[in-house]
Formats: sequence, C-alpha cells, structure tokens
Amino acid sequence: MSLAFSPEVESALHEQRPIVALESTVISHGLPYPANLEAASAMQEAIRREGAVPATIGILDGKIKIGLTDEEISRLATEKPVQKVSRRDLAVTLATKRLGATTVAGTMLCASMAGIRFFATGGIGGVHRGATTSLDISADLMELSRTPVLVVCAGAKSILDLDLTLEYLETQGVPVIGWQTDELPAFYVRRSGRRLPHRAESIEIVADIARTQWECGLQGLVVTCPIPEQWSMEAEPLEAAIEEALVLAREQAVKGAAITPFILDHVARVTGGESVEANKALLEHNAIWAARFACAYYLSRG
Ligand code: PSU
Ligand code: MN
Repeated sequence: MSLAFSPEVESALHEQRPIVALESTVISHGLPYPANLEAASAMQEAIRREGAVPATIGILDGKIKIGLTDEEISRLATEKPVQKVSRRDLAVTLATKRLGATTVAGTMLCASMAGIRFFATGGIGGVHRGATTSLDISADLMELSRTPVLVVCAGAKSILDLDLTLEYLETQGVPVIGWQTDELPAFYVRRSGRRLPHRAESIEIVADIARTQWECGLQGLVVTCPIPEQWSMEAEPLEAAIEEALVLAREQAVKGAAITPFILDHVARVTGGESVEANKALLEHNAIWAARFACAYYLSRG
C-alpha cells in the first residue's frame, strides 16, 4: 500500500480521535505564494484549536502522504511543476514518483483509503460554463457519489455554472446541505440566489446526517458554509473579472485541468489581491466548522 502517515495522524486514527483532511491543490495551484502557505498553516491551527487533528494530503516520493510536514507543504507551495492529482492521475503520479497535489476528488479518495471521513476545503469543482459542448465537469462531483467523505466548502465559485452543478449533484445523489443557510453560497460571495434542498442548524444534526448517510451505505456529502460577512466580496466586479478570464482562456486555448488555476489567477490579479484575502478567510472558516462536525461525530459515537 502506498499510504504513509505522519505520527500525529497515525495515533489519532488509532485512538479514533477526530481528524480533518485538507487538500493540497489549493496550495500548489489555488493560491499564490506566500498566501498558500499562510492558508495551509491557518487551517491546520484552526483545526487543532477545535480539538481535532489536521491531515493535509499530498503525493511525494511515490507515497500518499497523510499529514504533510511543514517542509513538505512548503515544497508543494513553491516547486514547479506540481502535478494536479484527481482520481485519474493518482496511480500515474505514484508510480512515476512525481510531486503531486490532490484536488477535492483526489483528497477524498486518499482520505477514504486512510479511514478519514471529514474534509475542509474552499470550493469544490463543478460543471464549467459551456459544459454543454465541452463536457468539462469536475471529477469532484463524481467522487462525491463514490466516496464516503463529508466535504465542508463555501459552495462553488461562479466561474462555474452553479445551476448545472446543483443539477449534476442531484443526479449523482449527493446531498448538499446549507450550514445555517437556504442558499448555495458562491465562494467569495455569501449568496448565489440558488436554493439548496437541505439546511442544517446544529453541529449535532450534521454529525447525525453524516452517520445516517454512511449507515445507509451512501457516499459523499457537501456542507456549504457562506464566507464570513466581513470578507464577502461584491458580486458584480467579480463577475466581470470572471467573464474576462473566460474570454482570455478561450483565446489562449487553456483547457482541462489548467482552466480552474488560470481563472483563479486572473481574478486574483484583477481584484488586487482582495480575492486572495477572501479565499484565505473562508478556508480557515471552513476548517473550523469541519473540525466541529468531526468532533461531534466522534463524540456521539462514544
Ligand atoms: N476551486 C477553488 N480553488 C481551488 C480549486 C477549486 O476555488 O483551488 C481546486 C480544487 O482542488 C478542486 C479543483 O478540486 O480545483 C477542481 O479542478 P477541476 O475543475 O479541474 O476538476
Ligand atoms: Mn475539468
């Protein structure tokens, strides 16, 4: 088996203490340096403060590392190129011993192999705008229907087609639960105008829903937490930046896995870094809630 655990994660697993998985694509491709390092450590600290153990996941030296060290995180934050690892890339990246950063799909898959059930991230991938002809649908959505992990996120960015993303999640049988909200949050913005099928008000009910989901033999779940008010951005200028990025991507023939990082980078530059600060804030916020949900789940299991 290619799994390698940090001592901290290994003992937490052994003692059945709450663990929260963290992805690494947000470090290598989602945020610029040094914001990526700051976000990675803020998330880990937030999870520890809540009484859970963080497990940042990545691919190094032909191993799936569960619980990266600061040095390993630093490599992912600074070295280039880093392979973006979704389900399709896992075996190739391991066998060729390339440096790899796991996406939401890749992280869910590895977390589940390791026996970890809770995962905090920023935004999940989704159905891209124009998917009716490009068929560009993130593998994150399929993974949610296959793998029993609860993903806490701030919804999805409006770089995606949010209506089609919700439709696709419904088709795949993935519950999307608004954390104290009826609306799908749109990452940098608290509201998207899209109604969610379910809402949860208490940490305990989220833990109960997760347990019931898994007892039924069902797989992934999404819990969406809106970005905290003070970091929430204005929707219109963002939308303009995204439209501009999409036109540039088309002109430069950017496709496939490169699309999401390309748009994120453009939006960060156009908003003068405001989007980067918002991104860091929502990542930490999601880490806090994921830790609370994980703690409630393990506490109530006795
Ligand atoms: N959305 C973000 N930031 C990110 C990503 C998505 O706001 O960093 C990353 C996540 O790792 C996600 C991946 O799983 O992009 C989705 O990429 P794709 O659309 O190529 O599946
Ligand atoms: Mn894609």
